[in-house]
Amino acid sequence: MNMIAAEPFDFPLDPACAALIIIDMQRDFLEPGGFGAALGNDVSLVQAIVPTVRALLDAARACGLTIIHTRECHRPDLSDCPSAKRDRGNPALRIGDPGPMGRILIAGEPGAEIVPELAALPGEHVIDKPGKGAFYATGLGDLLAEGGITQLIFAGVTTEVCVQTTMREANDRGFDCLLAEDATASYFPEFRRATLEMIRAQGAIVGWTAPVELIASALKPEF
Ligand code: TIU
Repeated sequence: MNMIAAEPFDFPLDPACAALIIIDMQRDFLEPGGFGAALGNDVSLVQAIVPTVRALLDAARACGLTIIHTRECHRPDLSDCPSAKRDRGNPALRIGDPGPMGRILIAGEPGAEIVPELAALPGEHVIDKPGKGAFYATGLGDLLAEGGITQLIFAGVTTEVCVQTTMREANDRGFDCLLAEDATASYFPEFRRATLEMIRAQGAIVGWTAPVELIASALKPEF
């Protein structure tokens, strides 16, 4: 057990029972021409965290932690994409439309891949999810139960959408959740800030937050 000086109070990390879960660091959210850009967003804001996420990933790999990557994407026939999701708003490109990185948010297309700097290594888990939360309609819950995982360290995008949704799903399932403050980003910096605050408010009502440097120190391979 190693204490991390997290907010709103210390997080007792047990690497044997912990997993790193990196949410949706995909080309469709980080690169021009993808889903995030089609919604009218400035992708440079989320691209900026790639080195910090990589530092956390390197520390988790060195420590032998269970590592899970998620990808928000749909089947090519869109059978797992509710029309309410596809039709929402007025994006330049809808889910399933052909774009510069293949069909938008479709499994197997270049845009749905994780950016090369953060690509999964053999032995790491990749969960494709049709929703914003990573537990909905996936095998994530079973995977964590089989691995004896009780603590989740979160990174990825976007803070207030898929990261927060998955943290809330995990919190309701009894996991202790720690969000890496500088390894998560939003297209709206004020939403990121507000999400960090609401997660750790009311005595860690959803979970804890801490910077990557402190989490990485607690993941040193002396365990
Ligand atoms: N991964 C994720 O957060 N999906 C989104 O659609 N996020 C937005 O902020 N749009």
